[in-house]
Amino acid sequence: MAGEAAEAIDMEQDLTDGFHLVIDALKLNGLNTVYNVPGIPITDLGRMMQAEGMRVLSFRHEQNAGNAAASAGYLTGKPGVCLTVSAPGFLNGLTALAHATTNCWPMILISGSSEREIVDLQQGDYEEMDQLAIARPLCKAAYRVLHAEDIGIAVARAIRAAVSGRPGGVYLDLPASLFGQVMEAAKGEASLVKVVDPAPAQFPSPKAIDRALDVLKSAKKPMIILGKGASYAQCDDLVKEFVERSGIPYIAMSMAKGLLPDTHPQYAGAARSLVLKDSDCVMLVGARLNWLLSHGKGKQWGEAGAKKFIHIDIDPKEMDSNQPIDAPLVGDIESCLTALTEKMGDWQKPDASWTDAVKAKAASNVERMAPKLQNNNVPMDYHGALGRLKRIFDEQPDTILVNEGANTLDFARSVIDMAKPRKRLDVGTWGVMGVGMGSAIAAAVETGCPVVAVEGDSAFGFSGMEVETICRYNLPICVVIFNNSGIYRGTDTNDTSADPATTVFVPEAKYDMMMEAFGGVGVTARSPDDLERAVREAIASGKPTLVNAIIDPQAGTESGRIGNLNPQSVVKKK
Ligand code: OXT
Ligand code: ADP
Ligand code: MG
Repeated sequence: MAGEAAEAIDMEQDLTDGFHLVIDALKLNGLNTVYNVPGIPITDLGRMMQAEGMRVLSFRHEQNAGNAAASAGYLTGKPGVCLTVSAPGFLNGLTALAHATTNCWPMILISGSSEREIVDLQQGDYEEMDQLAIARPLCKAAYRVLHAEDIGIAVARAIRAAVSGRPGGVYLDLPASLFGQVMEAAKGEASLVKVVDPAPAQFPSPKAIDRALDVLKSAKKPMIILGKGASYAQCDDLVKEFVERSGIPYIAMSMAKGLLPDTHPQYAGAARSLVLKDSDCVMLVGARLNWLLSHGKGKQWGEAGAKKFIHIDIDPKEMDSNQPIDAPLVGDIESCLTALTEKMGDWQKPDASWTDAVKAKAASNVERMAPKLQNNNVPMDYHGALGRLKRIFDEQPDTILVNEGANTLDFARSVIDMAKPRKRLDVGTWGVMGVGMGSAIAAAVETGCPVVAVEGDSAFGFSGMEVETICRYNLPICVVIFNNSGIYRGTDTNDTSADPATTVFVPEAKYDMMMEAFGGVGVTARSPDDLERAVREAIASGKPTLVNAIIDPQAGTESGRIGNLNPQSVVKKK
C-alpha cells in the first residue's frame, strides 16, 4: 500500500476514502467475491479488499477473470464482479462483459481509469482511453464516479441495473484520483446504499395468463422449451411442478439441461427434431428464438404458420422478435409460472398419441447411441470418451460440467445427462471459445462442488494459462482436454506452402505438462478406460488435474453440428 496514504488513515480514524467506500459499498450489498488482475491504479484496492475479508481471486488475463464473474452472476443471481486496470486491462475484460450481457447474466466490470482532465484533452496519459464511451454500447448500463461521496449511489445503480428486468453487464468507471479522495467516515457511511429488492418481481397480467392457458389447452401437440433464463430464475420446484402437471414434452437448451433431470420421462431432448417439427404449439420459458433455435423458422420447424407460440420472458421487447407470439407472457418466470399453475385447474394432459410418439422417438435415438458409448477404442473417438464421462456424471450429479469446443461441445451436450439445475456451463449465446477456465474457477469458488471442464484442445488454448490460477487456489477442478490436435479435426493439410493448415496444432501436444508445471496432476489418457480412471481419481482427490485425452484426429467434423453456418465460396481459384 502506498505508505503515506496508509499512515494518514491510521492517524485519522474518523476519515475514510474512495478505496474503502468502494469496498464498503460492495460488502454492504453482499458482493464479497471479486475476480481480478491487479495493476495501476487498482492494486491496493485488491489488497484492501482482501484485508477487509473479501475474496479476491487474481487471474492471468482479464478476459478469464471477466468470464468467471459472468458465470458467478449466472450461478448466484447476484452480479459477479470483475476488477481490472485501465485501457488494455479494461479492454481485455470487455469481451466478458459483452458476453455476460448477451447471455443475460448479471455482472459488474469495475475498471480503474486514467485522469479525466488528461484523457479528455487527449494529452497522452498512462493507459489513456475514454473507457466509459467504449463500454456503453456493449453493456446494459455504464457509469463513471468522480466524487467519493457518489460511490454508494454508483454501486447501488450498478447492482440494480445488472439484476433487474433482463439481467446483464454493467460497467463502473473509477478514475485513479477517486480512490485517494478523503471524506469523514460518518458521512461516507451515510452515503452508502443497501439496495432494497434489486430484482423486483414482475407480475404478468391476469389477461395474459388466461390467454396463454387458452392457447395451451387448445393445442393437440404442445411442447415446452426451457432456456437458461429458466435456470437463472432459480424457481426450480415451480418449473418442475408446471411441467409435470402439464404433462407436456419439453426440451432444454444446453444450460437449462438438468432443470428437471435429463432422464425425466417428459424430456424430449433425444427427440428434438421431431418435437420442433411436429408440435402445434411451442411454449418458450426463458429461451429466445435466436439462431440456436433457427429463429423458429425453416424446415426444421415444419409447415410455416402451423404453430402457435407462447413466450414467457421478462423483457417485453423479446416478444415477436422472430415469430409472431400468440400469447406473450411478460413477467418474471416465477410469477408467470405461479399464476399459470394457480389457474390450471383440472388439467387435461396432451393425448397419448402425441406423447407416446415423442417417447418412442427419444427411446430409439437413445438406443441407437448406446452401443457407441460403450466402445473402448484406441485412439478414442468422442462417443467412447464421453460414454465414460457420462457414467461419472450419472453417479455424481453434484459435479459441475464446464464444456466448450465444437465437436467436444456438441457431442458432450447430447451424451452427458444433467440431473440437477445449473450444473452445466458452456459457450452460451455467442458460442464463445475461451470461457472454460473462467467458468470452471467461478463454479468451484461459488459452489464448492467438484468441476470437470470438458474442453476442445482449441477451446482450452484461449484460457489455458489459468491452470496456474487453478493450482494457486488449489481448486477441485479436473480439466479434460479432448485433444484431436486441431480445430474440429487434426488432419487438414496445406498443399500450397510449408506452413501447416490453418486448423491444425502440434500433434498430440502434452497439455498435461502445463498442469504439472504448476504443481497439479497431469495425466495422458489414450483409452476410455484410462480416461475414466483419471477423472474418477481427480474428483475423489479434489486436486487440480489435467487429463490430456488423446482423440482420433479424424473424429470431428467441420464446426460440429453447426457446419451449415459456414459460408460457401462459389469461386474456385487454381
Ligand atoms: O433429433 P435429432 O435426430 O436431430 O437428434 C438430435 C437429438 O435428438 C439427439 N440427442 C440424443 N440422442 C440420443 N441420446 C441422447 N441423450 C440425445 N440427446 C440429444 O442428438 C441430436 C443433436 O441434439 P442437440 O445437440 O440437442 O441438437 P442440435 O441440433 O445440435 O441443436 C442445435 C443447437 C444449435 C441448439 C446446438 O447445436 C447448439 O447448441 N450448438 C452450439 C454450437 C456452438 O455454440 N458452437 C461453438 C462455436 S463453433 C465455432 O465458432 C468455433 N470456433 C471459432 C471461434 C469461437 N467460437 N470463439 C472465438 C472467441 N474465436 C473463434 C473455434 C475456434 S469452435 C472452435 C474450436 C473448435 O475446436 P476444439 O478443439 O475446441 O473442438 P473440437 O471440435 O472438438 O476439435
Ligand atoms: P437459451 O440460450 O438457453 O435459449 P436465452 O439466453 O436465449 O436462453 O434466453 C434467456 C431469456 O431469459 C432472456 O430473453 C431473458 O430476458 C430471460 N430471463 C432471464 N431471467 C428471467 C426471469 N427471471 N424471468 C423471465 N425471463 C428471464
Ligand atoms: Mg480439437
